[in-house]
Amino acid sequence: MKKPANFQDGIHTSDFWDFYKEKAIQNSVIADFSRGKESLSGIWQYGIDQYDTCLRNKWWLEHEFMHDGRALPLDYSFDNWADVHIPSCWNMQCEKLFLYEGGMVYTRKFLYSRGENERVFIKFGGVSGRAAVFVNKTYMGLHEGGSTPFYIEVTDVLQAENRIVVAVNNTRRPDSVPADNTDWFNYGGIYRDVELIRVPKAFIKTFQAGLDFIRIEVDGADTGTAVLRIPELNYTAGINVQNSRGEAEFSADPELWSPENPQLYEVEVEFITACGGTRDKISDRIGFREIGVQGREILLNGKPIFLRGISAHEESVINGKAVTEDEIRENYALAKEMNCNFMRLAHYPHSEHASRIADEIGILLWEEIPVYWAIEFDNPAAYANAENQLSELISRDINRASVIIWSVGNENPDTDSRLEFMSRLTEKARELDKTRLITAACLVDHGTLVIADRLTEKLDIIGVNQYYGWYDPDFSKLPTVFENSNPAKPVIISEFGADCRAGFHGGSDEMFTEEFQLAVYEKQIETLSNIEYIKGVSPWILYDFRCPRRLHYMQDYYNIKGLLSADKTHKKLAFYAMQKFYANLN
Ligand code: GCB
Repeated sequence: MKKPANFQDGIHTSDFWDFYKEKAIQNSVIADFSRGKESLSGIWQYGIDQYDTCLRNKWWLEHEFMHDGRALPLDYSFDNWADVHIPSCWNMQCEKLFLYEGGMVYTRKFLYSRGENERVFIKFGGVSGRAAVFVNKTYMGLHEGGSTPFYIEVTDVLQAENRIVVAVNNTRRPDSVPADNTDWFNYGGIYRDVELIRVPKAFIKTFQAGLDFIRIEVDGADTGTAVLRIPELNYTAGINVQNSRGEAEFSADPELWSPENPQLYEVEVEFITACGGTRDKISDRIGFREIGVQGREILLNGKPIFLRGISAHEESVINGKAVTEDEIRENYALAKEMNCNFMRLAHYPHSEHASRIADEIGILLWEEIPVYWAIEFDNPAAYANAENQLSELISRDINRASVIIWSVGNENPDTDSRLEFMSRLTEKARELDKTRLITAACLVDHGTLVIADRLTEKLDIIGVNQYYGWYDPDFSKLPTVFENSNPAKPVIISEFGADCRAGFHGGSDEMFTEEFQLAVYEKQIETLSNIEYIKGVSPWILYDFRCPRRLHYMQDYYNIKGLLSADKTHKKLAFYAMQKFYANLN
C-alpha cells in the first residue's frame, strides 16, 4: 500500500528497523595490528534518543532546508549536544543514564586527507547495542552483537570534512543474542576505540599462522603472491593466492609458547598482486603452540595440563564495560597471584586487548559468545546473529596463542532446537579454526544427578557449571554426580561458587559471610581434586560485578560471588583457598 505523503514521514511507520536491517554488517574483521590507525575516539556529542527518532525520521540525512532554501524545523542539533568521551559506557556518564536502556545517538566531525590509491575503513572495537552507522548522510550498515569489532568501508563517502553518526540501541530483546535476561549489567554505548584505517586497493584481510600451516585471505585482488617472514627464525615461506585465498605449509621451528614461556615472534606478511601493481605488508606478534585432547587429557604442546582458572566478566566499577588495558592487566595479575594459568572470559567476547595481553604475559584463555540461557533457538535470525558473533571473534583472535578454547554458549536447556542451534555453532567454529578446542558450559541433570547433555557429543571439552553448596544446598549430591558420570572427554568445572559480602564475617553456616563462601570452596576443592576426568576449574568469579537481578540487601545490585570485592581491593577468604589449591597442583 502506498504510504501517504507526510511532512513527518517517520511518525506513521513502526517498521523502520526493516530498512536498516537490510544492510547488515557481517564478519568484516581486518587484521590490523600493525596498520597505522587514526583515532576517532575522543570527544563526540551524544543525545538520548528514547524513541529512536534519529532512525525513524532519518536525522542522519541532515535534511535541513526546503528546496526553496527555507529552513526546516529540526528536532536535533548535533553540534549542540553534550560532549562525551569515547570510548565509554553512557551508564557511567551521569546518574540519569545509569539505568538507561534504549536509543542513544552519537556524532562527531573529523577531517580526512585522501592518500594515493588507498581504501579507508572505520573500525569500531565494540558498540553495545545495535549500531546503525552513517557517514556524510549515507547509511553504512547495521551491526548486531555488542562485543565484537566491525569495520566499515568509507572510501567512497569520505570528504575533507566529515560527519559520522552512530545510532546505538541496547534495548534487551528476546530475539537477540544474548536475549533479554542475563546475569550481568546491560551497559550501552561506544565502549571500545573507534579508528580510521587506510589500506592499499588490494590488502591482506586476515591471515593465520599456525604451527604447521599458514593461511591468507586478501580483499581487492583475486590472485597474487604472499610471503611470510619470521626474521628472528630466519624463516621465509611463499603462498600462492588464488580466488583471494592462499594456504601453505609452515615448517619453521619456533620455540613453543606456553604460560611459563610466552614466547612471541614478529611475523610479517607481504602480499603482491599478480600484476605487481599493489603491495600490502602487515605484521603481528604471534606465539606458536599446540593444544589438543587425548582421551580425558588436555595436552598443551603434547603434555598434559591442568587448567588452574578463574572466570571473569569484562567490567570495572569506574568504567563499566569500557575497561582499560591497565584494568585488564590488573585482573591477570590477581589471577596469577592466585596461581592461575587460565581464565574464562565470560560470557561474551572481551576486548581484543585481553587476548593480546594474555599472549604477552602467559595466560591461557577460554573465549565465549553470549549464547546464554534462553535464546530463541528456533529463530533463524538469532542463529545468524550468534554465528556472526562467533565468526567475528574467531577472525579477530585467530592468531592469539593464549586462546585455546572457543565456547559456543552457557547453560542452555537440552532441547532439540538448542541442540541443533549449538551443534551448528560447533561445526562453524571447527570450519573456521581447526587449531583450538570447542566447548560449552553445560548443566548437570539435577534429576538423575549426572553430567548429561546431548551437546557434549559435539564438544572437545565438557564445561560443567554446578552450584552445589549454594543454589542446591545439599552438597552431598556433588560426589554422586561425579560418580554417576563417566565422560569420554576432559571436563572443566567452568563455574562453582557462592555469594559472599566482602568483609562480612560470621559462622560457616551463615549465608553471605566470607566463612560460608570459604566452606563451599573447601568442599568443592576437596571433591574436585579426586576426580580423574576433571582437567580444569574456573570458579565463579574473580570479582563482584553489577547485576540488576540481585536485589537482596547483601547484594545491593551486585552479583557477589567474587573472590574479590568489586573494586578488587579486598580479597575474600576463598581467594586464599584457591591460591593454596592451585599452588599445590603446581
Ligand atoms: C551461572 C551463570 C552465571 C551467573 C552465575 C550465578 O550459572 O553462568 O552467569 O552469574 O551462575 O551467580 O548465578
